[in-house]
Amino acid sequence: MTRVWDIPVQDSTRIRDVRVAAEAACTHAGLDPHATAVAALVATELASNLVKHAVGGRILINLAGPADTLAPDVTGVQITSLDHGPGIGNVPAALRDGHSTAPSSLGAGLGTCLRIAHAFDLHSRPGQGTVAVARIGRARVPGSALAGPHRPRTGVRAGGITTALAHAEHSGDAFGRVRSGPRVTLLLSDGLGHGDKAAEASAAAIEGLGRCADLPPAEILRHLHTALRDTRGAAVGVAQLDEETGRLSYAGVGNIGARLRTDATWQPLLSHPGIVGAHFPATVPVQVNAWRPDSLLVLHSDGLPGRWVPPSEPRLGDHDPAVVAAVVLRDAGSAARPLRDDASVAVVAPRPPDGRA
Ligand SMILES: [Mn+2]
Repeated sequence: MTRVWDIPVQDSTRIRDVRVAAEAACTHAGLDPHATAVAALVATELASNLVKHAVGGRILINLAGPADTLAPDVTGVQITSLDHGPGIGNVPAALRDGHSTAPSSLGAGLGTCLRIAHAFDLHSRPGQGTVAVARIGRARVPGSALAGPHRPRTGVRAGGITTALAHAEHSGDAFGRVRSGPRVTLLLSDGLGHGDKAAEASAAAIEGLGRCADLPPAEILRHLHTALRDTRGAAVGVAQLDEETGRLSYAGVGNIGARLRTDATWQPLLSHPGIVGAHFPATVPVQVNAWRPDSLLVLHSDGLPGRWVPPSEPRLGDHDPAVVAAVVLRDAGSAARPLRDDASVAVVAPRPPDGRA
């Protein structure tokens, strides 16, 4: 089930809570003491920055499991910092090691985060705020980005972010991504309602995906309908990119939002009414679109307001997909429009030509 730690950081008293949460997440992920110390340091730095520079924000910690065959590097914890602060004027300077962004720095500096986390990316725009994502996994091999048997270099990256209503431990939303030959499949599930029963339904969907990722999207949904029969059911969206044909297929049952950017234009991809595991439609329409080098795909649960505005920034897709997801989540909600449900956003983006992670 999707475990979430969501800590509002309005003043320095919450920095310790963030560190404690990061350590708890590492315990859940089975990380060793070294990785746990790295996560604690990164979490402390990001939380300190929220207090020092952003007049508050939020730290969100997610777990990623070994089932994630497309991005094995995220086995571990993902720490996300979101704020609506003034933003960082000079990001490259702020990311330089040893560069302190405030006179009396409590933290280690963003340059340290970049160096010690397995993956780190930051998006900041003056007046809009900053999003930073750090992932910390198992032992790091010097000179390589990550330890592990293999690290597939595919032409596409996927990632996301999950939150739980009212700071609950488990989110009823979950996403998963699986590679099967030339096909990369991203699934986003919103278990009916929220809380543990919803989380169980979504966990069953993620588990089920691992057994049928070689099938096309409508068949995956049909397979999941059987797999979710003993749960309360879920809304599920499935996007599948075939890297050989360059085609993206999408099918959804229930209220999953999907937007595809092609040639700087966003179009919605529609889901069909129904509940996977309970009421399956007689036919599931599949929408097929061309996938281009500047394409960007966003899937989200109905925790996001239906009329959120997709980002207009042309180069946003160069960022880590989890950063893109966090920007979408942050900008869809606000103090005036708080989110009313579990919320999740998952993103597929092409890998930039320079091959950064
Ligand atoms: Mn929902």
